Amino acid sequence: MTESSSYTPPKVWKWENENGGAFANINRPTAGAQHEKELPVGEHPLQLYSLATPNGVKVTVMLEELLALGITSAEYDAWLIKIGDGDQFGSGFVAANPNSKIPALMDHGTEKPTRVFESGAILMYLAAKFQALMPEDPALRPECLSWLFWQMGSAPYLGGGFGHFYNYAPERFEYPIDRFTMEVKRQLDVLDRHLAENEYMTGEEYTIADIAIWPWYGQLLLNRLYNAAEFLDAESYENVMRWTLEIDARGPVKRGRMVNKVRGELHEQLRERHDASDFDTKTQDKIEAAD
Ligand SMILES: N[C@@H](CCC(=O)N[C@@H](CS)C(=O)NCC(=O)O)C(=O)O
Repeated sequence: MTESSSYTPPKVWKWENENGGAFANINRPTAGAQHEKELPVGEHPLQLYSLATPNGVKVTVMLEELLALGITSAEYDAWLIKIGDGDQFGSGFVAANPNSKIPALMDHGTEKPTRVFESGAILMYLAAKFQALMPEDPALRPECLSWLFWQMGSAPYLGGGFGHFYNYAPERFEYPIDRFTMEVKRQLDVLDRHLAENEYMTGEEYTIADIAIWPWYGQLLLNRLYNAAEFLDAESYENVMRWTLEIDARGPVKRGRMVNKVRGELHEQLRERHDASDFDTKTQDKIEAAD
């Protein structure tokens, strides 16, 4: 610690004031339900409770990819969880995910309903259940899972580290921005070197590794996260950009990005999804025009 540090931590930290910055109103140092609220349950076995953040988009892209493969039993209801309003602290949501974070999946197609939380676990669960988008070949599956877990371990430095201090903190502090920019650029270089020699993360096959990584690192380069593409010199990661644009053009990716979306163009927001036809009839522009 340098002499210039202006903060001396107390002996024991206490939560006294909101610490400022975005999300201060929902951050708490404790877990558990804060209010009673059951989750709605629709007609399909798969019930998703989510929001179109990168972690949420992983799962809606996965479900839309499964449906595009003709796996009709992957039909799902997607319910909106407004994390800014504290929906993740309702008793029903906490029963589905004790960690109070989207996305959470309930599978009512099993003998007893199965809860799955953590986006990586949800991708693996769906891939195993429907035997798709995760290689069977024992020579390839470890590569797929290694990249899936790489994403789960790396993205908090991108979101909670870089994104928080570059975009959400009450002030722009040089030290944390430098620290996390260094790490995010290192991660982008990891991806760039790998994608120079591989079409997709697991080689020739598009898998749950791509579905996990693209919503964070692909959308970062497309300037959809933190308005940071120029700052990070996105164009210089040519191989990541090639892979990013290819995945961005996929129909299931376009649909998955729309589900549980509450920001941006109204015709791209399908706040709740209960049927494939909802993409044509229930986007927010149509709902508001009908009101
Ligand atoms: N590791 C978790 C992270 C999930 C996560 O951080 N979700 C955020 C939105 S992207 C959330 O629900 N935040 C609400 C909160 O922290 O109260 C996963 O991949 O599912």
